[in-house]
Amino acid sequence: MAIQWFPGHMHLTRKAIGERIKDIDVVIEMLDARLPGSSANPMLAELIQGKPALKVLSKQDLADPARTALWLAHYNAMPGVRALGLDTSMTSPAKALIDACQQLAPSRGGMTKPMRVLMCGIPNVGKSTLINTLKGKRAAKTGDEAGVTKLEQRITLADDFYVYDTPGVLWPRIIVAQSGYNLAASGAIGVNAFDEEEVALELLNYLIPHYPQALQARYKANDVPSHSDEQLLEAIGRQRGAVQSGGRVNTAKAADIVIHDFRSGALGRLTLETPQEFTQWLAKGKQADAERAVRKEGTEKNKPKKKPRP
Ligand SMILES: Nc1nc2c(ncn2[C@@H]2O[C@H](COP(=O)(O)OP(=O)(O)OP(=O)(O)O)[C@@H](O)[C@H]2O)c(=O)[nH]1
Ligand SMILES: [Mg+2]
Repeated sequence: MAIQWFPGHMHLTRKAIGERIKDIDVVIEMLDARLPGSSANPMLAELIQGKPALKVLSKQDLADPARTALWLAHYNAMPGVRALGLDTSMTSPAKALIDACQQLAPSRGGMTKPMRVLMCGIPNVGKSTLINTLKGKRAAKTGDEAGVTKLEQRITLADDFYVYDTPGVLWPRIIVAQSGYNLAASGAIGVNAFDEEEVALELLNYLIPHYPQALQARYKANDVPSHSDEQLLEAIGRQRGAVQSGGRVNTAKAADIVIHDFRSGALGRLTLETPQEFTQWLAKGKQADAERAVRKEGTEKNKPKKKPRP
């Protein structure tokens, strides 16, 4: 089933970003380097109204470096788009980020015209962590779950440089099914809004052909490519002792292990999509969405007209 998550505080954040944007000089959109396409918020483009924008790929330490290079080249080839890769625990790239903001809004700086930066992105991508790294101390609350920041917060990096931390937002309808799974695997979706087993199977389904060695090394499974996702989940459960009385594999526990290993980097540095793959998924998603809209219109038209009341 398609994954959707747009709780109330996200409605409020959408509104808050819409109101704040007029006083902003540069928008930083944080993307997860393991799923750059799926973590880009289509709602944001509308909200930022052509403000200078910088894409930052976070969690690079967990992503496949060759694919991160592909994504950065893909974005930087787009007219008017700038993208930087960052591992938010490093301090030197913080300087690269401040320099990039100054290049994007060269007229800003100094006490009378401070630089005002809005940090946006999906939940749990590392927005608050990056702000803390820039600040050099813990100014914003962080945590390993979606929805830690609940309200916008202004952090002063220097007398003439402010950053607004915002709560993570998704969008009202995720039209690319694979994006829903990748977002859930990454930790951007609230735990009660998806089925762990379904997400783990989709994750294995992608990793089996693309990263078989990583699976083999972690789970000591032989001939990974000959396994279906379900067979591999079963094998992982056995290997890790997730077995119920009677000898049946506890697939819920095995799913939890797989998701945890992906999130923590125990499976190695993995990226779940390339620019080319994501472009294809998006085209399919848009087509399915257009067909859905036509079907919906048809049902509306064919609805029996209400009889006028006597
Ligand atoms: N490995 C790794 N983990 C990171 C990185 N940046 C952030 N994290 C971890 O990701 C989790 C989420 O970080 P936050 O900074 O709270 O994320 P956020 O985007 O502010 O999340 P919300 O406030 O929920 O929208 C924390 O456990 C961080 O330690 C990174 O570059 N690499
Ligand atoms: Mg936060």
